[in-house]
Amino acid sequence: MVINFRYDNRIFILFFLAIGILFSFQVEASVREYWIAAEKVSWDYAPSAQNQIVPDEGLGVWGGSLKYKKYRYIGYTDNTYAVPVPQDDWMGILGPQIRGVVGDNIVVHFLNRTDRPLSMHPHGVLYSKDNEGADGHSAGAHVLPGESYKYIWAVDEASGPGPNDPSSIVWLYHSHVLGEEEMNLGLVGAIIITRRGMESSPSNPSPYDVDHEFISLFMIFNEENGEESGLKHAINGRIFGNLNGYSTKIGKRVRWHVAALGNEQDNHTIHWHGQTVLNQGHRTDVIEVFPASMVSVDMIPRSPGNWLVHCHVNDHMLAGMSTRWHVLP
Ligand SMILES: [Cu+2]
Repeated sequence: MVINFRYDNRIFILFFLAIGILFSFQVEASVREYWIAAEKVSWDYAPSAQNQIVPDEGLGVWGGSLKYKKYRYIGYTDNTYAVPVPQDDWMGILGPQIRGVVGDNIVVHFLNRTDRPLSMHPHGVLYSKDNEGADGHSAGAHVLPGESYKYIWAVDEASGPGPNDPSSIVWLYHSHVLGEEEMNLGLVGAIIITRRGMESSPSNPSPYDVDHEFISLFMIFNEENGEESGLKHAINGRIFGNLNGYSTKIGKRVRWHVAALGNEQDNHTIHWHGQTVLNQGHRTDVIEVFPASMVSVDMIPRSPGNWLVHCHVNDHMLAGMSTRWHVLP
């Protein structure tokens, strides 16, 4: 048998090219899998029981009662729902971060460990009616107590950053059986989508052009049927500087994913002391958010200090909608 080495070499090169292309497609399109349970917890809006911003002023009427029964989304490492995924302090009451890169699929195994029907409704990502987690009678729209549901969400081009967006953007997710009630219960979290090609590695969907990504949800929780003492003007579920852990360093590339939820009072103007941010090419140090607004802005801290970040609406400032972010030298 006569062997044509040149021909065989070409075949081999083509074969390995094909394998390489197939492999690269596999790497790009990952399935990001999450195990998330809804649970009843005791939540403390101010674990220090102190006004950490202006200690002498105390907690005012909002300090009368600080602990309430809340519902939260808790992330777990696998389908045993036994080992919680650790969360940074600054995440507060938020559910686990759900992350993906454009081209991925997100699979959420949701387990309802509470006493009422709940769901997970995502903003932004692509879903079928069965995976909407809202508005209907499919299993995904109201997961009964003790039951679970597998949501499949596609991260298509239209889920990802637009032409004027930074390399990652934020979407909210929340329960949506009786939506307004369940957000107020604490059932809310964030989805962060990274532009394709900007992910840190195949296993780490965070963008490589950012050092720290923070999420801040500005929301007034209503604990006492509208009584002022029960209106907790919270950042990620904490008031009066009790949200800890927003910590970075001079020169780091920091992205803030800011969102709001609530009612007509939840019009918040987020102001950072000590630093400006870039919002789609516009320089500012105040960002406006309305209920269910989601904005991602960038900064490179240039001044060390323990700076305030707070809502600039006077009533909200007085009610404790502020905390500190730390810039180390
Ligand atoms: Cu406000």
